[in-house]
Amino acid sequence: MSLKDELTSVIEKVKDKKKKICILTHTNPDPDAIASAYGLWYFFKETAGIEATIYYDGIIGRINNRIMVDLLDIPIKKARKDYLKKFDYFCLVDTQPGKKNNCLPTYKKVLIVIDHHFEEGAENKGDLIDIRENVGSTAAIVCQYLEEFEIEVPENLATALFYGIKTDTDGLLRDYSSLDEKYYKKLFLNVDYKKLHKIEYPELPKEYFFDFADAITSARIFKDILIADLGEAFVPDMTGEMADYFLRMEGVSLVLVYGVFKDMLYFSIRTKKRGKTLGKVSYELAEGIGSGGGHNKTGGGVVQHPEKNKDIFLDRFYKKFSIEKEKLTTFYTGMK
Ligand SMILES: [Mn+2]
Repeated sequence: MSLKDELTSVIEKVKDKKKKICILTHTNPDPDAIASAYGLWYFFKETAGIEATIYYDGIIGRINNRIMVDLLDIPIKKARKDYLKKFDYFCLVDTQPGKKNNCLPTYKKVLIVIDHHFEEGAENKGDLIDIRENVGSTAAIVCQYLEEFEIEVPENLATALFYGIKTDTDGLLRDYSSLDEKYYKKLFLNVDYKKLHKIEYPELPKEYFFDFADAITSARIFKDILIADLGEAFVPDMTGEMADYFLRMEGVSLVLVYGVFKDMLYFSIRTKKRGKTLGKVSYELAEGIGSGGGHNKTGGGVVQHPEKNKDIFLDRFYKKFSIEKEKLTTFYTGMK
C-alpha cells in the first residue's frame, strides 16, 4: 500500500465520527518534535476537519523553543494528568511506542507514529507506523504527508517545519537525507524570516550565562574528547546547546556535556567524525539506569538517581572511548 493509501485509510477511520485525537511529542520537546506535531495537527484539520490536541510532558525549556511556540501560534499544551481518558486516538511524533522519552503507556494503541530514531524493540502497534532511521528530521516526513494531499503550508507552519529540519540536521550539515534537503529548500520560500530570526537569536536569561560559565570552567580534555559538567542546569536542553558549542573548539571531535535538572542527569554527545553511531552509544550508556538515543553524530539521554548512577554512567563513557580519566586536563592548561 502506498503512503497516501495508508494515510487515506487513517483519515477515513477518524473522519465521520469526529474522533478525539491527541498528538504527543517526546518529553522536553525540541523544535523538530514541536514542528512535526504542528504539521500533523494541520494535516488532520485539512484532511478530516478535526482539531486535534497537541500535548507534551516535561518542559519546553530552551528559550528558542518557547519563542517558537509563541510567535508561530502553535497550539501545544502541557499534558494534563487525566489526559489518557479524554481521547479516542493517540499519535506520537519524534518518538515511538515503548520509548521512555514519551509519557504514553505501552498498552495504548497508537493511530500514527512518525519518527526517525532507531527502533529499540518498541512494540510498534498502530495503524500507521512510519519510522525512517535514515531521515534527518521528523518534520521532513510530515512535509511529505502534507504534499501527498496537496495541502498548502501557511507561513507560520512553514517557519516551524523549516526550523525543525534546520535544528535536527544542523542546517543540512549532519545526519540528513534527500527528503530533508527537498523540504528544507521548498519551505525556505515560505518562511517568515523576521520570526525565524527572533526564534534563533532571542534575548537570553542570565541563568544561561551562568550555565555557560560552569560549562567552560568544568571542561576537561583527553586527546580529541571534551567533557563538561554543568552542575545544576537551568533547563535540560542546556546540555545539547553547550555540546554543539564545544564541538566548534579546534582539535575537539567528540563532546559530552551533562547536567542535573530536577534530580535527573541529562546528557548530550556530539561528534564531527563520520561513521559514529552516537544514538546507539547513548542507549548503551544509559541502559538500566535511564534512557538514551539519537542519531549518528548526535546522541543524548537521561540518567535517573544521579547521586548513585552518575559515576556508573561516566565510567561507561570513559571505557567506551578509551579515556584515561587521570589524564583529563582543562583545555587552557599550559596557556598563558
Ligand atoms: Mn527529531
